Amino acid sequence: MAVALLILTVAGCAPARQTHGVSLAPKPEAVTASGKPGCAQGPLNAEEWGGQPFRPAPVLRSRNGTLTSDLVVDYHSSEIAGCQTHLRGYDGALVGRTLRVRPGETLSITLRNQLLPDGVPEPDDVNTPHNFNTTNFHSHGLHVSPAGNADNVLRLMPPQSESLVEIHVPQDHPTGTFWYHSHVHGSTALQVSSGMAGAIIVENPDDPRSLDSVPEIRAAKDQVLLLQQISYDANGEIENYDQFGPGAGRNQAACQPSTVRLCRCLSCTPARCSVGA
Ligand SMILES: [Cu+2]
Repeated sequence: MAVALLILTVAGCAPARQTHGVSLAPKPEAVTASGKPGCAQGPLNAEEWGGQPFRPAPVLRSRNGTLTSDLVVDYHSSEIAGCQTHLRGYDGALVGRTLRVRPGETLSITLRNQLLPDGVPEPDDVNTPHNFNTTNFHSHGLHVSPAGNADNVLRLMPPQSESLVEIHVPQDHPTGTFWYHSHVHGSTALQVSSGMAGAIIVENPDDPRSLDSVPEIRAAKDQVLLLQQISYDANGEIENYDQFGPGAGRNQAACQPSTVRLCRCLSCTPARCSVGA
């Protein structure tokens, strides 16, 4: 039993710039040699930062066949092992909320991108990192439509915009553990490395083919364990692709040997995407 991710949310963003009457995202300050206290690269002291109780992400469930929710994208301030970070995220947290639906139901997500325009022009080479404040919504692993306003990774949800995402999960969709994340070309790694990911659980305890229908599993505590590798610089920020470092985020929990638990483990990092239960 252990958890080593300390999340302390505080309010506040740096003031926006003004250019020709348009608010732009504040320019990141240059990384200083010293940076913010606690943000320097180095080994974590597990004795100091470990041993904290497991804190699952908040859970959203469907009602009458639809899971309806807002999803706010903005900067937030969170503490990771003594470093006060300033990162893009979902709903002011380092981990997105867990979405639970059944086959045949629909995810109806209103994504509110509250980030400000970054004022950076589109690069000539589309593979040059860009679109840092533009986002979208991808349901990783679901067998669903990639078109229109469904699981469409080609959609762009620019700063200060509101977009409806409607993803219908087919009636014959297998149950299991999946995840969602931003997937805009040019900024996916930067945003996912900032923690823009969450779990999607497709469940159906009434389906005898599903693991959920096993009596012991049905009665077990269902624990979602989402592993992230949060990247940030010596100032607790990430504003370009040169700043990817080892990160300092960790989230661990162990099942008690004397109890039956369904542990859903998701590794949500740009480097590797895997799911196990
Ligand atoms: Cu993905």
